[in-house]
Amino acid sequence: MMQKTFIIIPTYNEKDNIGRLIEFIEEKVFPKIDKAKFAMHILIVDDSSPDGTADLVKKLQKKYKNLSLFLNKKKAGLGGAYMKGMTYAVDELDADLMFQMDADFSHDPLVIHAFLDKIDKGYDLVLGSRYIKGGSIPEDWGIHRKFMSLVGNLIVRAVLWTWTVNDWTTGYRAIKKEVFESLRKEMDRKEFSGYTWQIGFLHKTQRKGFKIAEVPINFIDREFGKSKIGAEYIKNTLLYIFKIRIRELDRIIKFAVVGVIGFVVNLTALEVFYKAFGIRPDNAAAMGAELAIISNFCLNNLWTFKDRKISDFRKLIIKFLQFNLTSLGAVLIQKVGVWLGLKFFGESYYLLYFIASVAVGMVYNFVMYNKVIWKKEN
Ligand SMILES: Nc1nc2c(ncn2[C@@H]2O[C@H](COP(=O)(O)OP(=O)(O)OP(=O)(O)O)[C@@H](O)[C@H]2O)c(=O)[nH]1
Ligand SMILES: [Mg+2]
Repeated sequence: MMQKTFIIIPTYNEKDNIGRLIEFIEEKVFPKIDKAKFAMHILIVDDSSPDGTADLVKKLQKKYKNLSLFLNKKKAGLGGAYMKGMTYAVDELDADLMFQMDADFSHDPLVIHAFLDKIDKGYDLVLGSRYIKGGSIPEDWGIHRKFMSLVGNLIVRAVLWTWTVNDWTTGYRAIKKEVFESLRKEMDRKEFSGYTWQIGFLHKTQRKGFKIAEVPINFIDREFGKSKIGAEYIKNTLLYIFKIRIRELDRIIKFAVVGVIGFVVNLTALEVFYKAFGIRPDNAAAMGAELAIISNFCLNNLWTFKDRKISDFRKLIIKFLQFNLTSLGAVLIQKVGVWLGLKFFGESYYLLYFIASVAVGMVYNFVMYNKVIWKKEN
């Protein structure tokens, strides 16, 4: 099936680049692309650049019928421009596939065919990567800038803890319409209006399970015009990646809090039943444990997993019984762990075996809650 494809290029004061870039793509790149597979177009998204970038594009529109221009009245930022441009391309121009490309010749248009090959193979998002074999950052970048670029990428990957994608900040990409449509609502926010668009978009694409590929690119430094990237970029990026990471860790934090509450409930109940009611300690302990289980079940249901809350009465009973079994499993893990420690390493480190087996029990619990008790329905 033929895919209507738009190379989307945001511009802000790119008069010295955009004309040559459009001509290069139209004359040197498009003619070599298989017309049966891809119908190629260019869409310029200009924020009413004071240097008259849009006038130049309008002039070229007379020569190239597949050249479109989306004019923003106000400066929208890089992400804002892409949001507007992609919305326009999909809703008004019937785009099936979109490219993100800089106007300053940093992204070699001759690589477009490599992106299309990957799309042909069924990938949903293709990244032009500087950090894979065959890719590169400019030789003449100073050591400081090289370091920032490399380490910056490494920090993003470490904080998000993802190692499948190598270039997180690249602005040279091919994106299937389906990807954009599934993200457009979440991406239409002020926080993505700048350069955080790139990381945000990629992160969401990855989390939704779309197929991502990388092709090597040699990033070329701009010769003409001024760079728009500022120092606030680093700050915004760091803020963003830590924020989403904490949001993702949210469930683990709640799980831990509920666990601590359960522990306190268990201990308090034991004391009260034993000291105030004179119940035998082993029975008091069992009753305390059951109270902790009830507390854990309710708090996890109402708070930790509130997005998957069980409310149907019959289901609640079944899940509660399952939860008791699961908890029994954790107790068993603890007992066996300590027993193994004592058997093989002697008594002097008993506290260590206890802590280690509690930790294993917690991981087990968290997995069981996620995969069994509060299993995602779909
Ligand atoms: N429409 C629009 N385009 C923008 C805006 N900010 C940046 N751009 C465009 O986005 C692309 C990338 O911007 P650059 O300034 O080259 O940023 P960069 O490539 O990260 O930085 P350099 O390596 O210094 O060039 C260029 O085509 C810019 O014209 C904006 O606010 N609105
Ligand atoms: Mg640039």
